[in-house]
Amino acid sequence: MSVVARHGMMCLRAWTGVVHGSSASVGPVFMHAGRALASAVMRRYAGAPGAHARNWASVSTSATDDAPPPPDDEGVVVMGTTPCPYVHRVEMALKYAGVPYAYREFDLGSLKDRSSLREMSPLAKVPIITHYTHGRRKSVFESASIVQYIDDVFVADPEKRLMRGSPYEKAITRSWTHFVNHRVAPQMWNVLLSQTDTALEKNSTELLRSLESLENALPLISGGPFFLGTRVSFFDLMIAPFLYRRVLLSHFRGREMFPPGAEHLQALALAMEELNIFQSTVVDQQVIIDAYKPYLSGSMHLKFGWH
Ligand SMILES: N[C@@H](CCC(=O)N[C@@H](CS)C(=O)NCC(=O)O)C(=O)O
Repeated sequence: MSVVARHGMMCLRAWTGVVHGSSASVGPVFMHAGRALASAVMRRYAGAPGAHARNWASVSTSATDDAPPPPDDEGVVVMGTTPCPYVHRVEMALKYAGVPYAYREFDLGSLKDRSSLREMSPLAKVPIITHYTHGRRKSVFESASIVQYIDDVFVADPEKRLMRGSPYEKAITRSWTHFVNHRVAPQMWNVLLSQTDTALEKNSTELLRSLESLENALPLISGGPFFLGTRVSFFDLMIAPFLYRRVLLSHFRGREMFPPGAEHLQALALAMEELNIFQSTVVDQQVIIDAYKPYLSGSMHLKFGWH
């Protein structure tokens, strides 16, 4: 069943109130998302060849938009925005774990949407997931923490977990994740927001240096193409959405993301882009370009990463 047809009988919800470990008897506060959401969801897929609808099956369906779910409702809902690389991380993790989920598009320019995000996360940023289980609902924010949660809860076999390997491999996975979150991602954003040629030069150089560090480290960690070798793991999900968004640098700033000769980074990007978990969650590059236009023209403001 298509998203469009299915939506007609679905009850898509934005929950207000983070009730960690609450019992179902507390009773959820319910706010229905309405038709605007249906079109947002459809828009999300409109320009995304290769992308397919998320599996909505585990989220409760209802004949009306107003009915709260039964207390024993099981499922995962992702709150996101279409172009967000952090949301992309989370959706890939859910696909990897084989977890069906519903998706709710948030409008970061809407005060109403902002305030419902704030009730689930003090940062009021996407992604957030809400996991409904055994009559309880648990909201988790911060993409790396969410991916870790999905891995811990839904991937039973330790050998298949995204976060796997020796203590050393796990430690460097966390170190390089920190590096992407605190260096690569903000530096990429700085390049995009550069207002002068001097700033563009400085910001591009900083980004290139960071990516060179990563490029040099990769062959010391494994033989590739993924971070830990021939199988995708946690760090690959952390970096791939940013490598894919390299189109923003070339389109808006005429810059290349990959340092010259960065064959390991390119191999990692390519290997990720060939995976089903990537292809089934990716948004078309033109959609991403269009979505970022208002932010880069200054008509909208976006807090990105750790700002
Ligand atoms: N550290 C966060 C970063 C998430 C983030 O920056 N999300 C952006 C959208 S891509 C956001 O929600 N910004 C809210 C705002 O503009 O205030 C994570 O890893 O989840």
